[in-house]
Amino acid sequence: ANNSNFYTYELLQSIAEWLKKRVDIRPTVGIICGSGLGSLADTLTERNTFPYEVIPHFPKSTVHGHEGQLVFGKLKGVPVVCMQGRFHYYEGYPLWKCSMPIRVMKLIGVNQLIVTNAAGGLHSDYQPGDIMIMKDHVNLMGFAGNNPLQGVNEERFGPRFIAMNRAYDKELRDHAKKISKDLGIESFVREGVYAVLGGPNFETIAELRLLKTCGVDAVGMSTVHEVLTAHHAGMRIFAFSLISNKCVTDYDDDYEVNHAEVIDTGKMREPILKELVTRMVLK
Ligand code: R1P
Repeated sequence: ANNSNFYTYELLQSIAEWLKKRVDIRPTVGIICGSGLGSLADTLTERNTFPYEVIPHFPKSTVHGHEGQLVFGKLKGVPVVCMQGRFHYYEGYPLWKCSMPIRVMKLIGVNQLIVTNAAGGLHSDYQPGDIMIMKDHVNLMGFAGNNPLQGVNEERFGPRFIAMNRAYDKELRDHAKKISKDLGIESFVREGVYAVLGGPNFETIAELRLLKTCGVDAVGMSTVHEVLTAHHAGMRIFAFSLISNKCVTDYDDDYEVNHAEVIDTGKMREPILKELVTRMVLK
C-alpha cells in the first residue's frame, strides 16, 4: 500500500511552522549534504541546529557520515538551511518519506536547492576527487515503478505530471562552470549523468557495464528522489556528485569499493566544495 498521504499538506505545514517558531531567519536556499560532505554545514554562522529526532514526524538518519540534523544559518550573510545527513531508500524508508524534508523546506520558503552526493565514477576519464555537475539522471528505481511522487498528487506542491528536461537548471550549471574557472579547478570539474540504484550494496560489474553502455557517468543511491520532489514543487536545482571512487568494471580487478573511502574523499575535497557551494549561494 502507498502511504504517501501520511504527510498531508497540513501535517507538513505544521512541521514547517514548528521550525519557523524556533528560527528567526527565512532561508530561500536549501542545501543537502552528501556522504562525507556534512562539514559544508559547519561553515554557517548564526547556526540553529535541530537533530532530526527532535523535529516532529521526521525520519531518523542511520548512515555513518550523515550527521542527522537540520542546520539553519547564514553562508556569508545569506540565510540557508542545510540537511546535514539525508535519507536513503536502503535505510528502510519509502521514497516519499526520504524526500519529505524537501517539502518542509518548500513550506519554509526555500525555492532553490543545492544537492550534493558522493558517487562512483563510471566514465573512464573520471578520477576520485573529481566534481561532476549533474546535467541529468537515470532513475532506475523509477523504471521499476518506485517514485517519491506516487500516490494522490498534492496540487498545492505541483502538478501530477512533470517534464524533466529542465530539472537541472542550465543557468546554475553554467554558473558553476564559471566559478570552477575562477577557482582554477576546471581540470577536475565534469558534467554528466547520474544513475540511482536502491543500494545498499555497491553495483556489480555486470550492472556497471550495462549502465556505462547507457551513457551513465556516475552512480549512487540518493539525490534523484530529492530532485523529483523539488522539481515537482518548482524549485531551481543545482546538483553535483563528488566522485569518491572509481567503479570496478573489470573481472581481473580485485579492488573493492568501501564506504570509508567514500567519506575520506569527501574530507579531502572539503575546502574546495565549501567554496563552490558558497559561491553558488552568493549568486
Ligand atoms: C555509499 O558509500 C553511500 O555514499 C553515497 C551513496 O548514495 C551511499 O549512500 O551517499 P550519498 O549519496 O548520500 O552522498
